[in-house]
Amino acid sequence: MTDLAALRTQLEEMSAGVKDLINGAQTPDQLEQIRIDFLGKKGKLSQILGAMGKLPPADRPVIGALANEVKELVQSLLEEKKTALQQAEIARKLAAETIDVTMPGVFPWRLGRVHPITATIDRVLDIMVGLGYTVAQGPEVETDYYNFEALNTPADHPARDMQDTFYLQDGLLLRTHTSSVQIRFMEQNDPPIRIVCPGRVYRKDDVDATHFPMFHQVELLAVDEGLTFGDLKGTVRLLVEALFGGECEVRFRPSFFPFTEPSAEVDVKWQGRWLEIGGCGMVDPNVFKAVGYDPDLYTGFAWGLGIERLAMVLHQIDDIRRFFTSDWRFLQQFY
Ligand code: 2NL
Repeated sequence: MTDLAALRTQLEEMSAGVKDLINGAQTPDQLEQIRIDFLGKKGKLSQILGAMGKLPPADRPVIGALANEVKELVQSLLEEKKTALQQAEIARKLAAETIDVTMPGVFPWRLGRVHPITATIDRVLDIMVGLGYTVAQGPEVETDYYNFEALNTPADHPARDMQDTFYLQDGLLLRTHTSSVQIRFMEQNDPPIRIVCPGRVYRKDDVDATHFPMFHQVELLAVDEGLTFGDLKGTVRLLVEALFGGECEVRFRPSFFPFTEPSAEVDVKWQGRWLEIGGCGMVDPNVFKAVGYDPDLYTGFAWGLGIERLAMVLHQIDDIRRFFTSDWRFLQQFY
């Protein structure tokens, strides 16, 4: 026989029991199971409500109201716990997925190296910047004017031959030296100037151990009133001794370039041998005329260093092609 008191007791016990169950739930799945057990169609609450039909009609609303209270309580407890579980899950993920950017990488890592050509250029630039020179750069695709015409190189000069220069469309070419950068700089700046111009240059050479159709140059240019060949020699000696370390024998051999007069090749005696490391000279007055400098007022000197050649001498490298084949075993030996 069902009576009011018995149903009330059942509801109160159920309500007490479900609180502990919800509190103890560890996952959203467990919570859902609790919801089905208590509030589902065949759940405990439905069973109690089913038994309500056997009560006297006057008692039914009492139990109905109580059952509703229990139902709402269970629903809100489930909701609360669900939110708590979700937040705990987010916190757990955040803790587990934290990336410690200060952690060391997996050993053995392979460190990149500075390419020996870049490193050699940087050494020359550092020394010259220390002497007060400014680094200037310019385009590798040039016009005939900046590469030849302004550099006192007449149209019938062998350097202009199709055999020697990479000509492009529309009268453009790949620069054969970085002197073109110096012409551009002089057009834009008044003396005194002291600049150092590093970069790639291109010549149509057949590839062998000492020739490559692309290589690197660093050129120096100083223009001022009263500069002499003595200033050029002093600057060359300073750079050479900084590069090779300690006192060096330096030799100037007469030579010819269209853009300098007089011109010389620079040789350095190193480990008992004379090594040629670039050409130099006093800037030809015609070059000054081309950029609008007064050749009666200004003199200047220039020096063009071949970087591959210099790096080969400094590191005893036997073949220029080694610089450009990206062989890790070769590259890892430097810097
Ligand atoms: C070499 C020879 C040289 C220059 C470059 C130069 C630039 C201007 C005016 C005059 Cl704007 N001269 N540059 C002068 C002499 C030689 O390079 O054997 N380079 C690897």
